[in-house]
Order: sequence, then structure tokens, then C-alpha cells
Amino acid sequence: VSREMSYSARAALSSTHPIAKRLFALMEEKRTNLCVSADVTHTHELLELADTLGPLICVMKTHVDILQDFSSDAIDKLKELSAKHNFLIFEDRKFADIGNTVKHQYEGGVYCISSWSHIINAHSVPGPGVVAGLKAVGRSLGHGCLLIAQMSSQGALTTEQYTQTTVKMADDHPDFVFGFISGSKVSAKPEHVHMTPGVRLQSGGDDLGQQYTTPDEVIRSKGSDVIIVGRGILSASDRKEEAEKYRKAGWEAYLSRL
Ligand code: 5FU
Repeated sequence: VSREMSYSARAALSSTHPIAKRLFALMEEKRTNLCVSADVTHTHELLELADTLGPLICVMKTHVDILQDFSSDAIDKLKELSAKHNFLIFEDRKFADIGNTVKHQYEGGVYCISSWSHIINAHSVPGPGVVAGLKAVGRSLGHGCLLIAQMSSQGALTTEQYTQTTVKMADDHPDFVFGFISGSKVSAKPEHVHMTPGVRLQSGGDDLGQQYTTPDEVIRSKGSDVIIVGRGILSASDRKEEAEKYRKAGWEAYLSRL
């Protein structure tokens, strides 16, 4: 059994990015490594999720472009709820273009993502310019970025070599990239945060290529730090009760590896 550093010890490292510090600290304080994937189509439901699940989560992940009634007013309310319940907001935009384009996509358009999302993510496929473009907008705002090193879907093209090159890209931008979206721990640096989607209490998948692993497997065996759960919670009749099951499973798996 490998003994790992606690989230709070990792928060205290001088080389840990400010967003990762904040995240590790609130995870320890709230005893949660659960990120809920709020994949809903209406803002009232998004806000309801944020208010009811807020106390149980460390991060709320959004896909704002699936909202049918997006408004900056709803975003203001989401920001208030993130402060009230002390969770971070992560817009799962998966930027994947040249630096100049992603800069505009991050800052402007309809969503003005940089004005409200603490965390964003990017594919490494365009090369380091994608990080440079995003960093030009997000760094001065104190935001951070996760690079997508692996995907949970069947047949993903993220080969071992791709993953390793992605880790290298993160190492080159420690002032903005603080971790990864991945199925397992891909970086040995304790300051890096690993967040894993494709998580469900019952393993399996959906009919569009999603593949699920359990919270225990992801945190204990694969060495990731945060579980990202969407339909596992959203499709339950009592979402709060279900979220608590995931929080507990993720947290106990974390404690067991200390
Ligand atoms: F980068 C990734 C990935 O590799 N797999 C994912 O599933 C992101 N996701 C997101 O996590 C996806 O877009 C959904 O928002 C969420 C998983 O939702 P589920 O309902 O738990 O399958």
C-alpha cells in the first residue's frame, strides 16, 4: 500500500498553484473530493443543484452551451452560490484551437467564461499555443486550467505518448496549468490535481461510448484526486442523497490511501 500526501499537505507546498491550493484546502475542510457534473438544460435546475448539492461538493462542473436559457443573471446567482457553499466552478469547455481563437472563446462571445469560471480545461492537441492563449486571459484573473491527458470514452485517441507530452506541457506552464483530466494519476508531482470523469457506483457505460469506473477504483487504485459524477447523481430520484453516497465513497477511498 503506497502512502500518499494529504490534500492539505499538497495545498501547503509553495509550488502549488493558487487555485489548486484553494481546491485542496476546501476539499479537506468540507471532506469532499466530489465534483458534480451539472449537465442540465435549464438555469433554474443548475441553480437548484448548486444550492442543494453545494455543501457536498468541491467543484461544480458546467457545460454552459447546453443551457437553453443562459443568462448573465443566472451566472451571477451561480457565483453567489459558489461563495455561499464554498465550491469552485469549472466550465468544461475543452478549448482546442490556436491560441488567438481560444483567447476570444474564453473571454468573449455569449458566455464570457473568464468572468465567472475558476477552472477551465483544454485539449493539448493544438500544442502549447492553446495554453498561451488561455493564459493571456486567465492568469491575471487568478484562474487555472486543467489539460485533458486522457478521456473516459471508448476508443479515445489519447495514447500513452500523447498523455506524457500533455504532462510535459503542463510542467512548462505551472503558472496556469494546475492539473489534468485523466483516468488515473499521470503526473508524479503532488502539486498537480487529477480529476476523473466517467465515474459511477455501478461500473459499466452508456450506449454512446462512455465508460464508468467506481469512486473507490478511481481514487484508491488509479490515484486520482477528484471524482466527476454526472448521471450517477442526476438520474437519481433523490439527488442529494445520491450525491452524499458519492461524497462518502470518494472520501473514504481517499482516507484509505493516506
Ligand atoms: F473529458 C471528459 C471525459 O473524458 N469524459 C467525460 O465524461 C469529460 N467528460 C464529461 O464528464 C462529460 O462531458 C460529462 O459532462 C461528464 C460525465 O457525465 P456522466 O453523466 O457522469 O457520464
